[in-house]
Amino acid sequence: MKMTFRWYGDADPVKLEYIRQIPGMYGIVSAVYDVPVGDVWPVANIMALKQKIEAQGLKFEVIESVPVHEDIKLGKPGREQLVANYAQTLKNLAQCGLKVVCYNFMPVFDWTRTTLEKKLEDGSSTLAFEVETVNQIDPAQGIQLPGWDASYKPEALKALLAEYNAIGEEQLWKNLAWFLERVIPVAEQAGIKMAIHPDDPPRPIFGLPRIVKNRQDLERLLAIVDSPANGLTLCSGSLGADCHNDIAAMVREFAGRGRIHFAHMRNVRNNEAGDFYETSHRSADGSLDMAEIMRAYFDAGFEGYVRPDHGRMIWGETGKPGYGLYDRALGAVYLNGLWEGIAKEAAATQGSAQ
Ligand code: DNO
Repeated sequence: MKMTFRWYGDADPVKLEYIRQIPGMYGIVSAVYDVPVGDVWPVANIMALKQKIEAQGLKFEVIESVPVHEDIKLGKPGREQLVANYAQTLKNLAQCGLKVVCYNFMPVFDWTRTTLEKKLEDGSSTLAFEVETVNQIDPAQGIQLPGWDASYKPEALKALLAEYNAIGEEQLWKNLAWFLERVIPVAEQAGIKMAIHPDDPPRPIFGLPRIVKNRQDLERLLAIVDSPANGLTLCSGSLGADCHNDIAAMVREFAGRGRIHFAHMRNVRNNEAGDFYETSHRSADGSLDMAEIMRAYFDAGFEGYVRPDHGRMIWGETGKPGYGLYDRALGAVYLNGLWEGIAKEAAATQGSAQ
């Protein structure tokens, strides 16, 4: 297991110099942010980023994310050029020594929350999602949710939603298959592992199709191209927002088959209705048994990348919601501690069996 930390580049208030001080930190997860979605990432930009990271004694082997253009998700004309560009980006990344590429296939908007500042009892604040709030929104009137309102003009958003509503889930699957059939052979040849991130939250939203939500979806996705290069970012918090998803069982199954390349570790407090909020990483604070999930990775012989996913805002820190330094650093140390405990226990058991 290799512990990593997401870094948003020079604009990130969390400095690489701070990240390297977190005990047990292996590397950085980042992206080239100044190239428009759909264009090729030039080798020079990737190399510049890599050098900055390596100068701090950290490795740079994971990209999060190379975004997939909406026209590919929608299966529109022009997707041929876009997928060729995507493939070229993968080759360039491989040339620079990158190993894993995280991406997602969520229509319109990546993750969705109804608030970014839910106050917890201890005075910290966190990201939360309430089903009722979303149900009350009429997308035709615009979507006043964090991220959505700033990203699209109401008319453009309306048109995009209509396009997706028209294609539905099965067509979205077909468009994903079209993408994977072209990109995975290139990744395989270049030595890159693709790792899809599940839908967050794992449910349809505003009538938009969502297709990476549970064990069955993951199974279907992996079967589209049966190659280790067609793999997963197993995000405990995204999938765990649905209380019917058994994360440890998914880890045992898919890591056991060598198809999880990147583990996002986040804890959430969920309920039957589908509401959730993000907690500290500690098992006792949320609904997910993080120790059990780490044990599942350990038992599967997982050697991939892990990162503490979102953290709460604590100790007066401000900045990008979910991506402060403090709580994520605590998360990394906690996860490393669990791993060390599990590894020592396993070694002791083995020793006593001999
Ligand atoms: C949220 C992240 C996601 C993730 C993308 C991957 O904080 O986990 O934005 O990076 O879905 O493509």
